[in-house]
Amino acid sequence: IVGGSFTPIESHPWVAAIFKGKDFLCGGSLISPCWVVTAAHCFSDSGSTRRVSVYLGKTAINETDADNEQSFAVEKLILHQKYNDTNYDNDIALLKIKGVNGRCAVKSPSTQTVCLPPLHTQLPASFQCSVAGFGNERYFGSYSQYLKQGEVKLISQGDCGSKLHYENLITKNMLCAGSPDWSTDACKGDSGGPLVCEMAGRMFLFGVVSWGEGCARKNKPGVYTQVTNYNKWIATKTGLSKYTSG
Ligand code: 4AZ
Repeated sequence: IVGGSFTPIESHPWVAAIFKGKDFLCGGSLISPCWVVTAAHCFSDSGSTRRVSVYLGKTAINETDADNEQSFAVEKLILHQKYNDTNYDNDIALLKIKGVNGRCAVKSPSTQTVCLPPLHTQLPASFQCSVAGFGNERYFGSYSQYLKQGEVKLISQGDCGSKLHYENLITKNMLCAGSPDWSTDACKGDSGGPLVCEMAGRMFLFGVVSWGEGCARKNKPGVYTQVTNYNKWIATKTGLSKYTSG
């Protein structure tokens, strides 16, 4: 995250840190005890889950907090069947984490699920949401050791696909958000992580960090996968009811 602020995992307890071996790979969001939503492009080099592990309850990527963190191997990776590696359309994937006797994530102050937005929910432009992750603090920088969050405002699809921003690169499966002064944005390493928006006192997962031209660049907002287009896909692939949130 460029700009924004450091935040304890308890403020974003659905944040998953995905590693490949010892290397931090991507962010993710816990949507039910055994399922994490992330970006397909995090796995598009191999589509393999070899040596992939998922950590929940983690505030620092290079430190172990044994009292709060839970780690899991991956039982199943489901990349969206229409994920397009060229334009990042349908940049969404599901990870089923490997539990013991059907028990995966255990709920705690540092580990909670995030709600999926109700079908067809559309938030207005300028609605304020929050993006979180361990990604770069500058485009030519390195991953943040500690979890950060940043406040960004939604930009309408029409506006985002206009000449001022990304011309014709925005599909109906993408959502744009940026800060009005372009100081705050997701960056490398935040991919797969959550864009959450508060409705009626609850946080809902509206976006998955996907791409952008640079980070915190003027007129180049962060681009997110539009989660409300995937309620049915998520329900079908996970077997969770699409009406279950939280
Ligand atoms: C990346 O390379 C990346 N500013 C993620 C998000 C953004 C840019 C790049 C958005 O993973």
